[in-house]
Amino acid sequence: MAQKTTLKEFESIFPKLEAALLDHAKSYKLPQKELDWYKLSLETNAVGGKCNRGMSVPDSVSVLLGRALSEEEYFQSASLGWMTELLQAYFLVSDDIMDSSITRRGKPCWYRQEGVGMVAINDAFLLEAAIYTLLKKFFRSHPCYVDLLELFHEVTYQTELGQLCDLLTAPEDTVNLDNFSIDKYSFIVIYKTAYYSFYLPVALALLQLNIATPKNLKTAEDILIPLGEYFQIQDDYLDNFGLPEHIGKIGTDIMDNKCSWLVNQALAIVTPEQRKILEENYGRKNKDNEAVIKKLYNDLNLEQRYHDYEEKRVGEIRTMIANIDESEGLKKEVFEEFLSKIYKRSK
Ligand code: DMA
Ligand code: MG
Ligand code: MG
Ligand code: MG
Repeated sequence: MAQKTTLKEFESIFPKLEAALLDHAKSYKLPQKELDWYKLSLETNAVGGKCNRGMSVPDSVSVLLGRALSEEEYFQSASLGWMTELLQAYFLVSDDIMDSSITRRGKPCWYRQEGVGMVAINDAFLLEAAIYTLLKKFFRSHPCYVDLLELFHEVTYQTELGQLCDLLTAPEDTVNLDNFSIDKYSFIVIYKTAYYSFYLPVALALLQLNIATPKNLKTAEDILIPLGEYFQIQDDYLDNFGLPEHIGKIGTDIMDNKCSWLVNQALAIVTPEQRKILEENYGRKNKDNEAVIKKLYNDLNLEQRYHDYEEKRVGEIRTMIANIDESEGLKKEVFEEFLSKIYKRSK
């Protein structure tokens, strides 16, 4: 029987990884003050989230093996899980700067914390570099070492392409609703979120177990990309309709002029008068304009539209999972777990 990891158990691995990272920095005689800064950045940015992405590596490995993990297997999978959390930390620290966000995980964003500011940019680079320090230290002799390296590089690149499109579709000074479209939207969310949040953890689990055959990777991608797309649609929905106390962040999509799922839905159903309201109020850095859009979203019943979408999409995803070919060692249960973790989430 597979065994699910707990956040406590997963977090118990972090100190050993942190020690390896600090040792690596010490090997270059990094002065104490900078060492302390690096430690604080790691602890603030990599730890303290839900760790859904990270924990899904050991969970997937355990499902694939159909049993609880040995200590060594758990350490390996949790380490790969922590590398996905470091990648996430790198993206979030920079995303919050680019999105002018206020809070993250219920606290001020790292770049807004006292004395940090734009040093956060370099801290983001260091968080990314930590992945490769850990990979080298703990996976140098794994038969899939090169595949692991290439996977992290590729997924990072894909995410950056998604962020590029997200940012260029949301210029700060010009609002042009014609720039938004469902195709554009789909590209943005698949690349900025689905690959690193969904495909990466499962691909890592398959690589750890040496069962990352082309067929298994393709099957995983075919199901995890739609799952990740659904997850980002939830994120966009929660940006406006979620409670900051639940999601740990304050929504910025309307003021940031984002090509969000909500604005695309609105555009599909507005009357000419309502479109004018959108044109005059969307993407303005101003609470009053934002309130007008929030009211329009309510008038358009977007909350109900989202719930309808969710039911329909989850039904389709369940069908895709039911049709998965398990002949090369993949298990439907890996994907069922992902789905059950995010279905109807409010945070
Ligand atoms: C998330 O996009 C994508 C990455 C790569 C962090 P987002 O800006 O919607 O995320 P959030 O709502 O968490 O700021
Ligand atoms: Mg953001
Ligand atoms: Mg963003
Ligand atoms: Mg968001």
